[in-house]
Amino acid sequence: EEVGPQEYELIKMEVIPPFPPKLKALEGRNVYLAAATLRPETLYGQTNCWIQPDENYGAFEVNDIDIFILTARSARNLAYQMLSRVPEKPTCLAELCGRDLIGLQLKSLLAFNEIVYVLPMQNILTHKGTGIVISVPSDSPDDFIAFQELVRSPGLRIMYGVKDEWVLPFKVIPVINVPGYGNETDKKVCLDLKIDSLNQKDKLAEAKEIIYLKGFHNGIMIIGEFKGRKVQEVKPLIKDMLLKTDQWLITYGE
Ligand code: A2H
Repeated sequence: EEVGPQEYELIKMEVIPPFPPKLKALEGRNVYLAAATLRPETLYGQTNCWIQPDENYGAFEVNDIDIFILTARSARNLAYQMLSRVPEKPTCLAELCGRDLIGLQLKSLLAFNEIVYVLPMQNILTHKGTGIVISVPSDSPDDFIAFQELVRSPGLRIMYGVKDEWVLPFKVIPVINVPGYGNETDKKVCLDLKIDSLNQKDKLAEAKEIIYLKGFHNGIMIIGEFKGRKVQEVKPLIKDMLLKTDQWLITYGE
């Protein structure tokens, strides 16, 4: 198998003021969390955003106005792809840790929820993408299991300072129907494979593979402006729409 550079879509999520003390210096600028995803067509079903609580992040200048919060490693990658105010040199305006981001309110362009919260997930890898992940519990088994864990465990919420109202009012939003699997493919696959914990990493990987193939090849959109159409057909249309609307989507290589 040939291993080439991985291509991701970068999705912006706008941080809604008032900013917490650690971000106060950035008020007045457009500040975004930037997530790497392979499935921009699932954005409608976003319930929250994941960060790794023990990871370091930074607020980096993309241009004179926009600031992206992501890992230093990904900021360096972006700087070599013309996504830095100073070419090839990331400029960090604030050093942050994952825990500083928990509870931030975000606006995401396509999300059915007007506001989503930043929440912690231990399985977020530090050396992949931007270290920021969009959570779509209807179509990603990792997201589904991690979201369930936070819903079910008050202890986990207390441990990370997560308020109930950042989690409990949010419901899984079906985005894609797969014939034979229903509207929540990952819930069915997690049940079929008996997955109920983030520790079952091999099974989660197997579930991801099944869901990705089924969703992409057989899936039909059941929400949003492309409702009723095939996922395969609308994926490029959604990418294009996000790109043209104030660059809410940017393609970049790893
Ligand atoms: B995907 P690949 Cl609905 N740590 O986005 C852990 N996971 C990360 C990550 C990181 N640092 N950065 C990106 N990812 C996730 C949506 C989605 C994703 C759906 C279904 C499947 C899916 C919503 N979460 O991924 O191994 C992101 O989650 C299945 C693998 O580099 C990104 O797309 O190919 C995906 O992993 C990239 O995974």
